[in-house]
Amino acid sequence: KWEPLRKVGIIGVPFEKGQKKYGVSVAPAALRAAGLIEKLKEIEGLDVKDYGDIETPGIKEVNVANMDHLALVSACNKHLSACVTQVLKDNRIAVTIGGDHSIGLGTVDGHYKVNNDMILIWVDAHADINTNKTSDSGSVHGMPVALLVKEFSNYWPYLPTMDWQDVVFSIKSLGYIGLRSVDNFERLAIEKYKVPTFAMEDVEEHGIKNSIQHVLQALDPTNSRPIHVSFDIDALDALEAPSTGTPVRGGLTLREAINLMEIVYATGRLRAIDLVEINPAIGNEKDRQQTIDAGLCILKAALGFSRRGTAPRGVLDLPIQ
Ligand code: 4U7
Ligand code: MN
Ligand code: MN
Ligand code: MN
Repeated sequence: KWEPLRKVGIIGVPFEKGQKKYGVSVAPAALRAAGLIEKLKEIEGLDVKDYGDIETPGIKEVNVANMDHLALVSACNKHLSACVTQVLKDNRIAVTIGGDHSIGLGTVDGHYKVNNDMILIWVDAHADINTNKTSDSGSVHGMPVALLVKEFSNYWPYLPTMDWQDVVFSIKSLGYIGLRSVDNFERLAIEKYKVPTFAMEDVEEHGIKNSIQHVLQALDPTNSRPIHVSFDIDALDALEAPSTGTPVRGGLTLREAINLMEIVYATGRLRAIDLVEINPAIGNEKDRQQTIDAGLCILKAALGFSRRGTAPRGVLDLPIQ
């Protein structure tokens, strides 16, 4: 009964205060300059609307231990959440271009408000489920999952500026693909809450196709729930996506990532996708192009581009001279 939704809305989020390096904030502009909108419009039958970029106004910072720029992260995500909700209410798939991964907070919050039965597939080298007590870095891009799930409410202090966020999403609706750099307490959380996880060694054993199918099956045995994919470009091997702030060797190939996305597309239930952590300021021109191009390939696969090609619609023969 599910058919892929053929309308999408693009939101750019030039935000980088969830981590320490300069450059993730220019990714939306770099992807646009590389033809993001035009390339998506070329996909057969896809209606693309550009909602533009989100502005985050300057704001007074608050002090929370080991949590950098919380007030800015909060302000950005509050606005982003409302935008994602709007795109979904316009009956479009919400495609959010980051920005660092702290923006997963806003995209999932905004999606959950429309589809409270959604499941979340976090494709990443990292689990991003640190609290300010367990994080080594104090960077919020390593914490969005922990902020999102209601099971973690006792692990957080009161967080000023975050009152807008109703924490209702359940960790039972979360699955991971691609992990290979997981901190000790993150591993404990994954085990304690039995989060369906296909880390790289599991992808190795089962292949990407079975890995994503197992995660989908574990979260939604009746194939009836809307899907949100939060894709961190560092899920890809550092050789395939070098321009990112926290690269890790030994990751997914672009072929695996494309295949994963094609499988998600084919469910017909994809309703939101985030593409985050591309940093065009890291590496040389070739690194930059390769990383941006990988991102475009991943989005295209998620939105119905076929590697087999598409014959012209309603035409039965080649043009006659
Ligand atoms: B990303 C890290 F300590 N776990 O919390 C942390 F290893 O959005 C990395 O996945 C977080 O890129 C990476 O800082 C966040 C670190
Ligand atoms: Mn991440
Ligand atoms: Mn990551
Ligand atoms: Mn990163």
